[in-house]
Amino acid sequence: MTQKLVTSAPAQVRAVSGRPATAATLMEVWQGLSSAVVDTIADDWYATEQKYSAGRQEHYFSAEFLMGRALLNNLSNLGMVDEARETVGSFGVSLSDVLEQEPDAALGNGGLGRLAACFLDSCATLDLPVNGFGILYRYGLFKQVFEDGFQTEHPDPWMEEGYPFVIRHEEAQRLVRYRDMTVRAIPYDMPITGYGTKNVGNLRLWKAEPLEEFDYDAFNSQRFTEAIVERERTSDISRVLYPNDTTYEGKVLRVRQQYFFCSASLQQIVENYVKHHGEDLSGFADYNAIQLNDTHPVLAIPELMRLLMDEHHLGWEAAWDVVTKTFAYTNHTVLAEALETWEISIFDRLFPRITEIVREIDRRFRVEMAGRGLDQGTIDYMAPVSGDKVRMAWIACYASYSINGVAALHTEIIKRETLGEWHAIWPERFNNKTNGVTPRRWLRQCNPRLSALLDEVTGSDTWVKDLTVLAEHTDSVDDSVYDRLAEIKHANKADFAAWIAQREGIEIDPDAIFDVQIKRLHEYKRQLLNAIYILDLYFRMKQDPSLEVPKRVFIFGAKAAPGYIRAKGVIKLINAIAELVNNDPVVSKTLKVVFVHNYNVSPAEHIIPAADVSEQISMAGKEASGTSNMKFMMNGALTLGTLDGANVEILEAVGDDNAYIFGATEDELPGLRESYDPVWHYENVPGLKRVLDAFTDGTLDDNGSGWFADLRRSLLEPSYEPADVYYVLGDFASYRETKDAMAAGYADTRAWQRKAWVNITRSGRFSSDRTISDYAREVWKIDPEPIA
Ligand code: CR6
Repeated sequence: MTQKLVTSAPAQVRAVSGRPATAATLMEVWQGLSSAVVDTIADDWYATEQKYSAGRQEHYFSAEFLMGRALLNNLSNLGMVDEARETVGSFGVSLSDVLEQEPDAALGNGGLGRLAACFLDSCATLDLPVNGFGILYRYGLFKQVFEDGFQTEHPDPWMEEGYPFVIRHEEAQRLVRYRDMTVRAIPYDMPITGYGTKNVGNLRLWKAEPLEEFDYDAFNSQRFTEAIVERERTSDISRVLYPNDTTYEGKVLRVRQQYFFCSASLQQIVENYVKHHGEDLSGFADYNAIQLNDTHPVLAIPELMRLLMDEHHLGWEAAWDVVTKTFAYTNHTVLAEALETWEISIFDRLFPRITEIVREIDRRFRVEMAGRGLDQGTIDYMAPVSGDKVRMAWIACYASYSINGVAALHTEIIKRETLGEWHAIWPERFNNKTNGVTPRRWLRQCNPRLSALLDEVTGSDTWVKDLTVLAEHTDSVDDSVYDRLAEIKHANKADFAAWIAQREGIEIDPDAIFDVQIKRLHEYKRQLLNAIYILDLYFRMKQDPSLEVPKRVFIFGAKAAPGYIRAKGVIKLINAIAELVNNDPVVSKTLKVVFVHNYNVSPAEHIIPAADVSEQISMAGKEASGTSNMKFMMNGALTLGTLDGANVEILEAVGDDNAYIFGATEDELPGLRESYDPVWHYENVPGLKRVLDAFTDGTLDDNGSGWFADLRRSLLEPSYEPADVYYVLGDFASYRETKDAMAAGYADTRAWQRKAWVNITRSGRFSSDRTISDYAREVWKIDPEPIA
């Protein structure tokens, strides 16, 4: 053991608190210990940056990085957990209490942002020359509080008390120019440690600050308040993460944010190129690849054109040649709303030069497509500018050498539909990169008991860096391993029950089946289907008290976009069902419903190791991939899901016997929908009428909001909208049957644990190490560059 922390942490804690470490607050200990960790990696961090900057690099541009907590992750990657425990123990505090001080860095909405964080972990672990670029939001995703079962949103000033894991680099600031203002972009760097390597990767997050600290003229005149307002307008740019999973509000500000981090990052990358490879920018793409994480960073395309032409004197063709060899684009959804479009007037207002470039891209695109013989209708549809709108996804498709989806089914759908016209012209650009999750955070760190078992069974910790080795042990273990697995799950569930009791004030029994759905609240994800099942089960039990129902706890975690009323209605509904069920003197002995408030990365780390059932029940074709499905699988929960997103590949990996699949498939749905009559289902499918009537007959209370009536109408009334767009009632019978069977199957502990073991050991292909190796080899063309 290095014993670095033992010596450096007390000094850091003293420096932070101005007291002996034994007298410091828990927060001060967290601060000091975190600084001590940064201290131990500083030299390697610098060496890694130096090494990468001279060679070929990949830059991951993302408006979101949902990092979660950093301290334990770093300690764990660096092999310093025991040392840290000992060190803070000598101050008289426990490591777990210290770790609980840390706020989550929630600079992302959900899967897309968390994916970016898992990717960075894998890049560092694999020694790959990859840099993350994003925005240092002052406020992360809102904090969710329930009041009377309604979601309310509260600000999350996550780094206001100081955050040692980002380092401000004032000296590396860049200027970002808009028509109406010029702002300073100040980089804050976050170290990304890997497992079992000295390499330390970097996530650079830009913060917007006023150009002049003070506009003295204005401050000294009558215009004092205006000067303040101006300063604030600048800081607005990096003030807040937009709390929307698929659509964004506050358009002008949003576009400003996107341009802000793209421009600052590109300026730096171009400067670095010049420093190492000279003034001739035509070789830029030999040394740089840029992955666009969805359409949010697509402004990087015209911005790189601008830098190459206006500041480095390349002609249009030469610049376009560089750009089209630099960018790769990942699509993360088939939902139309996510194909961002912006009014071109916003571009005019913010950056006329970018408008000019975008219009020229558009003009050349039209000429090129006419040359290929495309009809005018198709050209108009695909053109980067149509009418008064700029289509960011179309710019991405036109300029990128690689276009990928995030699971096999999703990639097929974008090739066929979402981006079908592009695929028809450039099929070779399309490729699939099924998502993955890091086994460091999502197994080793959050589930120490299971990790110890895996060490034992495999004889080493190799699996942490190569999860595929687990597959060798799928069939070769004896019954004692299944017993151990059962014990581990039970212990995790007991821990979770204690955590829930404290956090939500509700008692749950670790012997019950823990059935979990955690993800953003969206109609397509169908939390409503789950809710309907629970209410139906409640009525079945009320109707027939002798009904044999295994003990179950239904666990939810979800935030709804603040403006998404129907999603908020579902939250209220689930809370109302929880109220009904948990307070029923008889039913509550068997069923419990828990809605974990403020779901985030850290709660997920408590929930996932304790789960038996992983609910992945989106309408087929809508969930691009899903990533919690992979985390659950790794931790031995069985999937209850539709053939959607990566569920399809999970099923392929574990086999039919080891997952519970239900519902209409993506290719069946169009046919089914033609004759679909939700009212028929309501009247004829056992249980549905009783449940949907309970939405409005006084059984459940929506506090006069009318939201439950809206939910009921959304399922039944064609005039309201296409009724039941997400086929909730259509899939209900199949869901109910499968979920009942699953619960019954739980009684056979041995059989259940065998299935869990298959899931764990076959999860190798869902490690983000696999995903990242594929990107590195097939898209980025980069090789590992270990510093030692
Ligand atoms: N909401 C997809 O919906 C996917 C992640 C990461 C999403 C989800 O299925 O796993 O991206 N899409 O690829 C977007 O955010 C646009 C998501 O997280």
